Amino acid sequence: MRPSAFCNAGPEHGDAHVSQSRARSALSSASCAPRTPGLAVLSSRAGRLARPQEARMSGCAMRNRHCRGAPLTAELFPETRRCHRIAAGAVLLGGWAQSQALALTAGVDAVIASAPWRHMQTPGGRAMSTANSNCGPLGWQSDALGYRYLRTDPESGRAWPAMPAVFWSLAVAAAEEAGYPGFAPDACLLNRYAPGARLSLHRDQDERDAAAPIVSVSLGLPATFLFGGARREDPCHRLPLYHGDVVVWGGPTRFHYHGVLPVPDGHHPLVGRFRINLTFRKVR
Ligand code: MD3
Ligand code: FE
Repeated sequence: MRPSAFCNAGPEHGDAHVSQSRARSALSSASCAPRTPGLAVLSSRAGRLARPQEARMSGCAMRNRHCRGAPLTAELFPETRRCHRIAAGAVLLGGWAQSQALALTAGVDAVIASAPWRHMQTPGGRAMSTANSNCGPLGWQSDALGYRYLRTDPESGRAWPAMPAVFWSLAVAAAEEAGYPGFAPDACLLNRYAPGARLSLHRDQDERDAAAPIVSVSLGLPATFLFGGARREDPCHRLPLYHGDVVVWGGPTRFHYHGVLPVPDGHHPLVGRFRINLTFRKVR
């Protein structure tokens, strides 16, 4: 809540007007150089690792060494960003969802037809700058009563729409790729960021299953993701996230502080003037 606590981001990012405690945390190992926005990762699944273990151990550890030695590597060779250990237990799968982006946005449209975008209230009574919806058996809700997961959409009184098959299969495959086989998400929260929208530093701690990771899929406009440590005052790392990027957050970083800086204005050919983020969670 305290503006000064917003991740040492400086006064321009100091307005923490959307303070939430969704649930858990991220870590502080050095992040590698970001991909140059102009260079797209083509054939995002071509680099699929043979065994999940490799994503957790050798593959990403190797790339981290790579990046430490030569910060420009990821810019010159964006494919090195494909699998990237960004913190203990957290793996960036750069561009991994790109080949399915059209199907994913169609899935978003189908969900939104049943459960339209809405700006939820924080427990403190302010409207969130992101618009939200949910699909799957459980949906995240914030209002004057606090944060919780509900089986029905309070706007309609009906169950949340089913998770589109492409959502489920992508989330499960990404988790496995990152070293978390058997992920069975029962909630998918949709976040929509118009330019200027942000998510201030928070933890996701409303999910009961602490062993399960959170899988995050970014679509549309790029944004800068912040991930800190177990304490709000721990220093934050910045990670640019682009259309098609998937991040799997698990292990010791699962309950760390994180947030999203205000999304810069822009236009994306598929998503328009928005960033859409899908987060898959195992709540029960
Ligand atoms: C790091 N959403 O919905 S998802 C959220 O981009 C949320 O919309 C952000 O944080 C977004 O709660 C980031 C990635 C994410 C999710 C959970 C985490 C990162 C995390 C838990 C621990 C550390
Ligand atoms: Fe979160």
